[in-house]
Amino acid sequence: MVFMHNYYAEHALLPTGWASQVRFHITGGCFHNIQTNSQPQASDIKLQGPILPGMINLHSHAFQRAMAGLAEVNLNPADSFWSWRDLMYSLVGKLTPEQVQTIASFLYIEMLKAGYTQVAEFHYLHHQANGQAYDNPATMALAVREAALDTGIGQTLLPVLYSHSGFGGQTANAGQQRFLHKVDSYLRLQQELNSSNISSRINQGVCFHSLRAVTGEQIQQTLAASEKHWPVHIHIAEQQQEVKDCIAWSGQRPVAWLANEIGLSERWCLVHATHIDAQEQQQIVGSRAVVGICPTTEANLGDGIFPATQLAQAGGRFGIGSDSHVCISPAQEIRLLEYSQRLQAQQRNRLYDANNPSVGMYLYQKCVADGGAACGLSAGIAEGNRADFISLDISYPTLASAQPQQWLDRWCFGSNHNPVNDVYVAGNQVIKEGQHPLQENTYQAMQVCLQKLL
Ligand code: NGQ
Ligand code: ZN
Repeated sequence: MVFMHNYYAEHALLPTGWASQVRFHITGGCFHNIQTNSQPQASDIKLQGPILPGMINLHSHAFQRAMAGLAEVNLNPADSFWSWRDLMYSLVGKLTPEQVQTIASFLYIEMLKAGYTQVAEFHYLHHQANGQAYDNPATMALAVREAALDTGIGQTLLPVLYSHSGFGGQTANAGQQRFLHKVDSYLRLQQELNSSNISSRINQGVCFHSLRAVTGEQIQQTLAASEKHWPVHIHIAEQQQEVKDCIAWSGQRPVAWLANEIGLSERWCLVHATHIDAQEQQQIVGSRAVVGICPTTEANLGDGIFPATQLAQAGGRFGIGSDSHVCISPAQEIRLLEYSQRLQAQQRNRLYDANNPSVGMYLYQKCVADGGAACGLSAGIAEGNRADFISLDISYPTLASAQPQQWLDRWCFGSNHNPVNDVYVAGNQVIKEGQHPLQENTYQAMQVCLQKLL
């Protein structure tokens, strides 16, 4: 017999907005029979505080958490994305699978505590330091998957195809040796990971590092041989230099090249897509591809400002990612996303729609729904969706005094206080009153790991 839990929350953020007196049960890790304006019953599990869907983090390179905050020293008047990448490569040269697992576990606990319940792990650190595959070529990918299994976060594992250093199949450089696959070894890795996955919290996708790192032929071959329902992720048009190089190589801008030569669809997640023109925007909107905006990393790396206001007004889809992990907070990503638009337009309240004039509410709901799609999930508190949700401690004075419609703006724009209290993934409680059961051990292991690494 299946034991059925009934839950009750005074307030829940449904896809249609805040609802009161919400009851539901969770079976098979999913929401069922969601009722609003209903009376709690004595046997119900009463959730403390309002509940919201967990946020989706659609772009992560877990290992980069180890260097967050250590690349903020000027070494060169021309410091740039590319000089940051050299520092990042020097970290790449040192990492062991055990260290990667420790860093990822630490990171995923931080994510859960911040309110993320799903992470798309864009995983390209595949091989030993000398570029040789491990005896089991999936060793590194299994390390990041173990971290998700141990900590309880949902994960879309995206093993990355990375073969070249620049457009047109240029030979990879010394710093990239740990990343390299050809299509056939990449497909074997994909299959190995897929056939060994036994968790409903883990799914998989196809991933190309960038148009610099793969050729069009490789993209076609890989897509033809991969599962047709999996999401497809790629870094694209993040830096002006990349746009220039793409035009020099092909005569087209990166997003235009991808749309025209390969074809976009709702399976695609275009990570960054910072530098697009009006025609590329139309191609993104028309295809229903999701743009993966990483506001704090894009600011940190000096990428530029993504035209989110225009994309939103045209009906485009987007979500947020924490990418290099200089910040692990959905509220702060949402805040910077909106503020970048205000700074550029010299206006206020840029990202909203007719249903959601509240910017915090609009962005939270959109990044759950569209970010979920980019992870191959139907996300949100709705019938049949995986039961991923968070509760907020609203005893903080600014929240305690607010109306439900104001909670998200108070959280995202009104303080740096983290109100995330309890977190559930697939119906399992993973954070209790702000704490994770593996936190103490994992934080200790992280400290030892960093002392050794740095
Ligand atoms: C990455 N990160 O793969 O980690 C990239 C930098 C590259 C971001 N783009 C390396 N944020 O694009 O070549
Ligand atoms: Zn990235």
